[in-house]
Order: sequence, then C-alpha cells, then structure tokens
Amino acid sequence: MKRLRILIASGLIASPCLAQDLSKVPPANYDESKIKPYTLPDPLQFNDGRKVGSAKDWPARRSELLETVTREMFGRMPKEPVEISADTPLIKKGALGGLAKRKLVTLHLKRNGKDVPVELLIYTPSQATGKVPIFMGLNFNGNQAVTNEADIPLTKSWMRPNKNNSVIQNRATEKLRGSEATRWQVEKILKNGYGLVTIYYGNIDPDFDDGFHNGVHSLFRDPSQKGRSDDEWGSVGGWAWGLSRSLDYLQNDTDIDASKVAVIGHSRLGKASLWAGISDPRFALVIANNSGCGGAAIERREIGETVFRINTAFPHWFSQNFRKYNQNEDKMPFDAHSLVALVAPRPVYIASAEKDTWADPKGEFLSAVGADPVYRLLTGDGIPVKEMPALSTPVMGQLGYHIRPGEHDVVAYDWDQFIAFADKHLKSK
Ligand code: GTR
Repeated sequence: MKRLRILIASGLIASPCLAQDLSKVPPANYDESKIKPYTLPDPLQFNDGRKVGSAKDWPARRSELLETVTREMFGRMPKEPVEISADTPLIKKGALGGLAKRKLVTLHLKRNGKDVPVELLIYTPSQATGKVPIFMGLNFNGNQAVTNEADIPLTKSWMRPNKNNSVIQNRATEKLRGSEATRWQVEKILKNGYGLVTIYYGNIDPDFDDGFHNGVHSLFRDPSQKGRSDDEWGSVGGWAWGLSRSLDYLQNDTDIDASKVAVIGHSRLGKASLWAGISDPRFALVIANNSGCGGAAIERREIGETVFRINTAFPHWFSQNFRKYNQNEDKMPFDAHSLVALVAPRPVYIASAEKDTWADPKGEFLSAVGADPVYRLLTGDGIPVKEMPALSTPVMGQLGYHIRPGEHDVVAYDWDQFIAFADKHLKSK
C-alpha cells in the first residue's frame, strides 16, 4: 500500500483506479465458440410482459427502460439546476489557415459556492453564412491536442499519465499539442460544412476514483459525504451531464444550429456519448466509436472486456448497481441493444475497428441488430443488414455501422462515414 501511495504521489501511476485488484477477473475470452447461449431481453416488451403493440406504446416503454438503465447502469444524474455562465469568448477569425472561425469559451458551472470551469473549443467554417450543424464530443488530451494551433492554452485539469512523458505530475505539457489531431479531422469537418465543439473530458470529471468529490460531482455533494448510493451517477454520467450543460450554452450560440448536434465519442467517451444521447434527446444524432463494454457491445457475449472487468478496473465509471451484473450478465434486464434503442427514433452510428477485439466489434454490430425492431416500428427504417458487413463496407439506415481495418482509434476513414451519415440525417432535415 505504501509503495502504491508513493507511485501515485510521483505520478507514475495515475490514481487508485489503476491499482484495482484485477486478480479475480478471469482472462478475457476471444473465442466466439466459447460464448454461452444467451437471449437478449426484448426492448419491445414491458416489464410486466405486455408487448409494445404500436409506436404509440413506445414512450411508456421507453420511460420504464430508461429508468432501468439509469438505475442499474449509469446511475442517476442530479435533477437540481446549476447556474451556467460564460466568460467573454475569445474569437479568432481565419484560424486554421483561413478555414475556421475559432472560439474559446469558458463556462462556469456553479452551485453551492462551487465553480467547475469547462472550456469549449469551437470551430465553425469561415465561409458559413448561417448557423451550422456540429459534431460535439469530449477529447482525451486537452483542447490543445485537437489541432496544431499554438495559441490554444494547455488544459490545467488533472490528466492521466501516459507512456511518453507528455503528462508530468498529472498535468499536460506542450508535447500534447496536436497529439489528437488525426482523431478529430477538423479540416474535413469544416470543409463539409460542419462545426466542431470539443471539451477536455477531465474538465468535467477527472478520470480517477476520488470518491466523487472532484469535477461536476463536487457541485452536488457535501465534502464530508462518503461513498454513494447504489443508483448514484459515476464518471460516465458526469461526462454525459457535462455535454448536456455545454449544449445548454450552445442553444444561444449564433454560429451553431443547436437542433443539429451530432454527439460523438471514442472508447470510454463513446460510452459517454451514447449515454448523453440517451439522457438528453436534444442530441440529434449519436456516434459511438469503438465504445465496447459499457457502450454499444452486447455484454452477454462476454468477449474481450466484460462487465466484471470494467467495474473492477474503473469502479468510478458506472453506478454501484452495475456491479450486480459482474459475471451475471444474464440477469441484466437490458443489454447494449437497449441502450441503442433508447436513442430511437434519432439516428445512431456505431463504428468498430478490426483489431479492437477488446471492444468486441461483432457485439457492437449486434446491438444495432437488436435495436432494429424499435427503429423499424418508429421510423420504418433501421440497420440495413442482419449479417455483419465486410471490412470497409459501411451500412447506413436510421442505424449505421462500419468496421474498418486497424486499431482502437478514430481515423479519417471513420470521419468520412460519420460525415456521410450526418449528411443523410442532419443536412436533409
Ligand atoms: C480501456 C477500457 C475500455 C476503453 C478504453 C479507452 O482501458 O478497458 O473500456 O474505455 O480504455 O477509453 O481508451
């Protein structure tokens, strides 16, 4: 324990979250033939066994399913309002070689004498004549990592350590500038007529298990409070909630069409974008990239990362109730397809990568298939195929999916598909 504290203090390991005891977690299975037979709960069946007969019944079924997923998985977000104010935006015209208008906006989320600053990096196309649709998502390495622009301030928030010493004592260094540029493809986004709003996720809630006292949790908790109730929110809930509060602010941004916001996230932030899209119907479109366990991948398959593993390695991400399903997925009254269905009728795009077996690409595809009946009922459209498409063969109905070659990441190819999907659903509106 002492050695652990020294390592944490030295920044060599991030926090207690990286020191969870994983010894009881069985090694990951990657063999399809070892998957136990399972039946997915029917999203179109009420808890009392009645079936959803028509689209008219869906809102009632949706609200009980949402209640179940909230209580059992992501945890409840606070209902109490917070005060949101913004510093005067710092505006730069002709950013990115003339392509963009850039705005840096610091929001202040305030409650009970606490103030959580959240910094928005906003790019909109220079040539835009009116409000534009946007992609909006959290980033891993700070706003200064999203492009190579030298004048975006380094984030001051807590950061997980990384391998190449670009984070020192849990704070960003200049080495991180531009480090996520390939993941954001800002030029492509702008040239296709979209804006981008991005926020460092650690602004909203630092990604370690601090007992829920820092980040946005601090706005709602007494510092003396210990632990949390079984259905209370965790960090994924915090990140999604922070996206919603930022969307509150964007309602009045004169450059942005707040009715056309595609919320996007990768990996743990893909879990957050999915939950944001579920919990806040103002998000017009949802993209979950390589979101895996706790995101779009069917948990009952227990391939790659499992519920037990994720709740052990990241005890702060989900509600405590979610731990009931450690090695007990069959008892879940929902699965990842239910999460996708909860976004219906709004479009969802799920993206996988061939080598990202930890996130279970097939399980990610199957959640679109499992949500399809809900989409068909509400919109007459769903996922166009029932079999997993071949590599680099995107399918796009009201639900979309692709798997591309390569690793766990977001690359230009992914953005080509996200933009095509957004063109289909947001531009045509
Ligand atoms: C892994 C985690 C995944 C995914 C990933 C990421 O450690 O097991 O669920 O969230 O991190 O966010 O990069």
